[in-house]
Amino acid sequence: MHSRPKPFRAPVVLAAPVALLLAAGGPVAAAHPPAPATRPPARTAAGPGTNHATDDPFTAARTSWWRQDRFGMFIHFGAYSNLEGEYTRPDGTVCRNAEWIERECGIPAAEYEKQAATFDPSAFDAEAIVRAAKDAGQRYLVITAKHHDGYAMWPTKQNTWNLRDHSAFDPHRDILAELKKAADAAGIKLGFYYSIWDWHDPDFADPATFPRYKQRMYGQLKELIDNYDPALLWFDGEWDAERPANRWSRRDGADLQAYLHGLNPRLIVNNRVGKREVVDGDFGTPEQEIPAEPVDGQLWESCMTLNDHWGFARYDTHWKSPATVVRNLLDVASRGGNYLLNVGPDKYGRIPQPSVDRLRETGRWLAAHGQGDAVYGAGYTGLVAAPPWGTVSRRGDVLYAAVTSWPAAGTPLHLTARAPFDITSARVAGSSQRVRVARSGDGFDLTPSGAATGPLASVLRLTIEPPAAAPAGDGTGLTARSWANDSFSGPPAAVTVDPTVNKSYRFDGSPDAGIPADHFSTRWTGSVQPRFDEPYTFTTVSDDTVRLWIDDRLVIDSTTPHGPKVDKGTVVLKAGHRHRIRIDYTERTGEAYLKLLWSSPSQAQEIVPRSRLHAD
Ligand code: FHN
Repeated sequence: MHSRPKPFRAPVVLAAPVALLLAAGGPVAAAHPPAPATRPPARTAAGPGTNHATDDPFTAARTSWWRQDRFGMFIHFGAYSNLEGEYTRPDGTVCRNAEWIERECGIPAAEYEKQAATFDPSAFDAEAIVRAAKDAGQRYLVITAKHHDGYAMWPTKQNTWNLRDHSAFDPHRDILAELKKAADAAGIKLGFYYSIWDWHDPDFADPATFPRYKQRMYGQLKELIDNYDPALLWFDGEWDAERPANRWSRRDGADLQAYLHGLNPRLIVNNRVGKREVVDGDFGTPEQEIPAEPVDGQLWESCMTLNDHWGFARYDTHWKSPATVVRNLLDVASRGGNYLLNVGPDKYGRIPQPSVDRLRETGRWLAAHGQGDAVYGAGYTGLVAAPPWGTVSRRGDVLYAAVTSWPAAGTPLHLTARAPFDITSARVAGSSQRVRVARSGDGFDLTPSGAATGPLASVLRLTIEPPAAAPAGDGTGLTARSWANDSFSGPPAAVTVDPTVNKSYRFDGSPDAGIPADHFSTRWTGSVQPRFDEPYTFTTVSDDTVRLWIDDRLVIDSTTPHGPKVDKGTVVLKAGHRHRIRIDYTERTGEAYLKLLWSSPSQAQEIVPRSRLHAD
C-alpha cells in the first residue's frame, strides 16, 4: 500500500500534430493510436453518403438486453465520497453537498486534491455490490467512472488525477476491473457514467486548449472500452455551464458517437452524449421524474436517487420506501421505460445498509410469484387505458395488471379497452382466488374474490386473445428519390429502395456520396401494409422539414425548418391492406435526420419495419 500519492503531474498530452483527424471520424485533435486489432476496425471518416443510424434501438439485437432488463443500479462513487457529504470551511461554517461538494462548497482545488489523497475505499467489495443489485432485481450497473470533479476511478494513463495515482488506496487494485469480473460472473451488464464537464482538467475551460481536453477524454473512453468492455456508456455534464465554461457542442456529440461506435458497434449510449435531443444516443434520461406516458421517438430510462443525494451523504436518511420503489418501477415499465435507481457508497466503498435493505425488499417483490414478469421484458400496451388503481404492462399475450389500490370486496377493477380483444383467463399471482372477468361498458370489469397478496402491489395476470393480425409482410422498403437541392427540383441525383426510413445523417452525412451534406431533399413513395385493423400513430423525427401522406391524406405537415423534432399523426389502417405512403423531407443546413416510426394499440413503437413497406 503506498503511503503517499504520486506528485500530481500535468495531464498527459500526446505529442502529435493537432490537425490530424482521428481515424474514427472524431474531433480535430492529435492522432490517436489505431484501434487495437481485437476490435472491429474504427469507422472510416464519415461524409456525404453516410447514414449513422445502423439499427432501430426499439427492436435491435444490440439493445435487446437493455429493453428486457428494465431495472438497473446507478452507483455514484468518487473522491467526493471521501467527504461523506459535508465540508467545514476555514471560517467554521459547515457546507453540505455530495458529488458537487467541491464546487458548491467552494473547496479550493489544492484542498480537494489533498483530501482525495486520503481516499481509501479499502472496503469496496465488487461481489457484495453485484449481490446487492441481484438481490434487488437490478440487472445492469452504471458506475461513475469519472464525475464532474474529473477524478478517474480507474488507473487512467491520461493523467494522475485518479484512484490509482492520487489516493491512499491499494495501488494494486482496480475497482472497475473488480466490478467487471463480478458483474460478468453474475450475468449482470456493466456500464460507465462519464462526465464530459471536467472541473479539474486545465485544458477544459479554454477554447484554445479544449481540443487537448477532448483528446484526453477520447483516450480515457478508449481505455474504458478496451480494458473493461462496458455494455453501455452513460454520459453526463453535456449542458452549457460555467465555472468552468462547458464548450461541448452538438457536433462534438456527433463526432464522439461516431468514434465510440467505431470502437464498439454494440455499445449503447445515452442522450447526454450530445445535448439530450431526441436524436442523441439510444435513450433519453429523465432524471428524478417519470414521464406521465410513453416517450415518442426514443427509448428512455428514468434515473433516481434512493434518498435525496446521488453521492454518499451520511446525514441523508430520507429513503424511498419499497412501496414507492416498486410503484415507480411499475409506472416506468408500463410506459415502456427503464429505471436506474442509485446507491452512493460511503468513503470505505460500502453501500449504506438502508439502501441494501430497501433494494432487497424490492427484489423480493419482483421474485415472488413471478411478479417480475410485469417488469422484465414487459412494456407499454395501447390495448388499454392506464387505470387509476395501478398499472398495466404487456408481455406477449399476457397483460399484467399491477394493483396498488386493492378494491373493497366485490368491487370491480375497471379496465378501459382501446381495441377489440378478449381476456381468456385471469388470476392473481401468488393466490388461488378467483377473478371474475365481465365485459362492461368500454372494457372489462375484473372482480377478485380475495385479498391483496401483499402491501406493495398485487399482480393480475390476464391472458388475452389479441386482435387479429395480418400475416407476415414481404416488403422490401420504399422507393427513395433524392435531389442535390432542397426543393425536389429537376431529375433526382439518386434513386434507391430504402429498407426503412431511418436516417441519422448528423452534420456530415447525406443520402448519397454524390449529394452534399446540406441542401438536399428526399421523397419516399410506395405503400405501407399494417398488421392490424387499428388507428396507427405515425411519428417522424426530423431535421429540417417533413410532410407525410397516407392514401393521399396529409397526416404530418412540419414544413417550418427546425432542429431535431418529433411530429405525430394518426390514421386508421386496415390489416394487410397496402396503404399509399409518401414522405417529403428537406435538409437545409446543419444536422439532418428523418426517422419514421409507428405504433398502434397492438403495435409497440418502432421504426416502420422493412417487411411492412413496399416500393413503387
Ligand atoms: O450533475 C449531475 C449529478 O451530480 C448526477 O450525476 C446526476 C445523475 O444523473 N446527473 C447530473 C445532474 O443532472
